[in-house]
Amino acid sequence: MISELADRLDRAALTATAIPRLAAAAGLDPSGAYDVQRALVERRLARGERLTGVKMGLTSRAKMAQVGVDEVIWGHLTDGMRIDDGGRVDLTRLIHARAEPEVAFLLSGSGIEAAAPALEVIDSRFEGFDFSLPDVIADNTSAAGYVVGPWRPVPDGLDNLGVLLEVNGRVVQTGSTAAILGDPRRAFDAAVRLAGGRGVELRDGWIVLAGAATAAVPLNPGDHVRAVVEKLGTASFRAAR
Ligand code: OOG
Ligand code: MG
Repeated sequence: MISELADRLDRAALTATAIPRLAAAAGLDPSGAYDVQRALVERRLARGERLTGVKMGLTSRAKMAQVGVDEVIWGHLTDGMRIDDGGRVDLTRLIHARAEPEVAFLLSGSGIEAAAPALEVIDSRFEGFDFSLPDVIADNTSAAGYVVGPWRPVPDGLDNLGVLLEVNGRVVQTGSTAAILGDPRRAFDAAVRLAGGRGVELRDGWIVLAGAATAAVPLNPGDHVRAVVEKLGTASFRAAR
């Protein structure tokens, strides 16, 4: 059953076709849903992708409220999801993509080596971007793409830096890193703990996305999207037409 559910989600992503929610009918609890997520990520690895890190999800109230799920979750990142800073995202390969501003951490010696402004592209494989907690866990927490800006030493005051999300030069969301569990470093600790609890040890060179500080915004062809994090700088991409 795990493998059949992973196949359904994998096909949905590969064909950019939304599918109905599946967790309730399959009786999936969060633990079973993480088994599906693992099987789903294994399919990417079998196609030659490499793990590059983990992402935290629903670490802010704004995100919990937007999707109606109030539990911190985590997912896997691979090199197949990586987008160059200033690069392009092909929306024809996505279902109903959204962008959200994040903080990224670089892992070294099991600690935080550096921080960077980041953007995540999320794309729920479920119809209407509508899901339960086990659904979104099984769907690798809607992971679709990520952009990391320039790395810097962790600045003072990381627990309260201004965050902006801009689309085509207009500010569409504003927030603070304080929204991320009070301090994004807590999201890093949660990543170590939660992934470790599922047998995934974070490796040197991996990145951790701390979770969005604001709600996500839908992407349209041609959009130029930029995250600005005070003291960290910017990360951007363009949605190809
Ligand atoms: C789930 C993923 C949440 C975040 O940063 O909070 C997430 C979703 O919103 O579809 O990535
Ligand atoms: Mg995110």
